[in-house]
Amino acid sequence: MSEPIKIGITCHPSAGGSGIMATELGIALAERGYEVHFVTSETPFRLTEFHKNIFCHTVSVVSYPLFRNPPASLALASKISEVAEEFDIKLWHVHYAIPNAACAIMARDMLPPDKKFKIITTLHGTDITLVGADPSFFRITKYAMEHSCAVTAVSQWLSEETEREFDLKKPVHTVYNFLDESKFALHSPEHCTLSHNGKKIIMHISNFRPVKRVTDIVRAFNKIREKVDAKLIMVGDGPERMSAVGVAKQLGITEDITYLGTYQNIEHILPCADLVFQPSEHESFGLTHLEAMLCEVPVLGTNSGGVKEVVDHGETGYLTDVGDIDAMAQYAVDILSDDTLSKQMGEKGRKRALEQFNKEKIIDQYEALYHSLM
Ligand code: GMT
Repeated sequence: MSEPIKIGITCHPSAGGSGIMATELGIALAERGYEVHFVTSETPFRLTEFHKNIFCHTVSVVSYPLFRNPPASLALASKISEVAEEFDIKLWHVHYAIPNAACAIMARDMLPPDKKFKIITTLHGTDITLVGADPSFFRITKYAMEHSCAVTAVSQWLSEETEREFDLKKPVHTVYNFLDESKFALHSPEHCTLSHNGKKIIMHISNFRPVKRVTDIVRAFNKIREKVDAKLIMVGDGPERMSAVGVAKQLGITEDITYLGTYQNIEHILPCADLVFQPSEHESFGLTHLEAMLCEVPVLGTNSGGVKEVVDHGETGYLTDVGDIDAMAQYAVDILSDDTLSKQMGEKGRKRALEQFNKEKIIDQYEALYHSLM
């Protein structure tokens, strides 16, 4: 019997799209027989089930009075190098350029020639648009991409944006995100566990960072509820949550908004939604949009970044300009007050998700890339 292919994966383990994607990929590769080694600062958020092919190595960072901020990236680089050598791993797939790609390069440089591994860096969005483009990180982000063996991005928009912004000498391959469709149940209102007294449910899911523009949701919701009996469910937590709370208070609509906090098994509550509302400033892909589509829930998003490649405007949901609250409210009312339209959009959404972002097809693309490097 041939030896399993070993692969190392490093990602941010917190509740963000890049960590979720890296975890989904790791699980899918393990199911295909790969031996997958995660090296992360803690166990990834959605890595909840045991799999015999998955190993999880967490990094511990020593604190010392001299360090104002313990150098966690150095500890991560050290750990990647140590695990690669111990398990003889020849392929490392890092998600999010900063600091993960730079750490993998350092780790590879520390290894003797016969132990060095190939690095694939997958860009997820803010690592390029916000963090990487910041002057403090620009050079290291460019260096990390140029010293990776291959670079992928999760949408065509992000690939082009990266090549342009960083004037890269190598191509950025587009490999779309995918999800495990079997996890995401079909829309079944009778099984909805959120009590809503017959009101329509508008749901938002994010980490409440400024880029998510959560106060736009509250403002649009204020207009929507003039026309539709609806409730707003906010899932997740982050720095902008209190701004949303403040705006809702000013508008006097607090009682119709519920904040659920961070929720791991999003597939349990997403099917209860009648509309998923993500008015982001930009979104390189929009994993939540895809989750909603798989649950046959229409999506309301913005036409900025890579979302246009995920949501088909007028077919699987609607896209507006960023900050156009009137248009958002109107589209939401259109969907929520027309059950036939809503059902059609939901069904088309799942169909599109299964065809365009098919898990097996996308894993095949990653596998082809791995083989081309080996
Ligand atoms: O934006 C987030 O909530 C997290 C962030 C991340 O890197 O973890 O998400 C980015 O990666 C996701 C997975 O590829 C994409 O679906 C998101 O669109 C992208 N976020 C942004 O571009 C703002």
